[in-house]
Amino acid sequence: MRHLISGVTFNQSAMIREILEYPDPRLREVAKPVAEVTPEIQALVDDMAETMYAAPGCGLAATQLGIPHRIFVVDCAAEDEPSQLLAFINPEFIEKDGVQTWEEGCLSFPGVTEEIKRAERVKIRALDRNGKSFEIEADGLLAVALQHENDHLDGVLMIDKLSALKKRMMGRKLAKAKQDDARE
Ligand code: K1U
Ligand code: ZN
Repeated sequence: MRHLISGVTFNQSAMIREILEYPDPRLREVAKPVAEVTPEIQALVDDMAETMYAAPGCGLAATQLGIPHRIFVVDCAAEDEPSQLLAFINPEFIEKDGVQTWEEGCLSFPGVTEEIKRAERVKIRALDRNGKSFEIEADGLLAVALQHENDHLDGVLMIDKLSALKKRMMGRKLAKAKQDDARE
């Protein structure tokens, strides 16, 4: 599959990698900043995009592949829109305001969704796949995805945002989703 990041055509030999599932301890690692955007980092970004599209999801953090680098990819375009793939290397939020609640999924918690409260609007700075600094402002689903992915880089998972009761319910939903999956 071919996608575009900042006008650069993706590597066609990108690989689909395995996505770690909760409670894998590697999901709790705090990722380290990328020192330099090398061809190896670009190949990892390409693999992450390929893995995200294959899942399918609208975001994926390197932590979910067991790679503790501060990198994530997102594409929140609707199915009938052209893809809007963005790669974020060493992302930092510069602004956050407002509150919104979204029914979130997570590729590391297959089969479950939960309502999570997050900032409504964000401004984020990062390096792109070419190592060039950029800033974007986002609201709605993209703002949620950016916050969800950045949490992965800090080892924070959506289950951490729930009350004790909802955590227990999520544990049961996960067990049931796993059972249903094994039966299929
Ligand atoms: O990080 C992840 O686990 C991926 C996750 C990120 C996310 C984006 C936006 C809101 C909440 C969480 C997802 O991609 S959940 C959405 C999803 O599974 C999906 C999206 C589009 C098509 C098919 C599935
Ligand atoms: Zn997730």
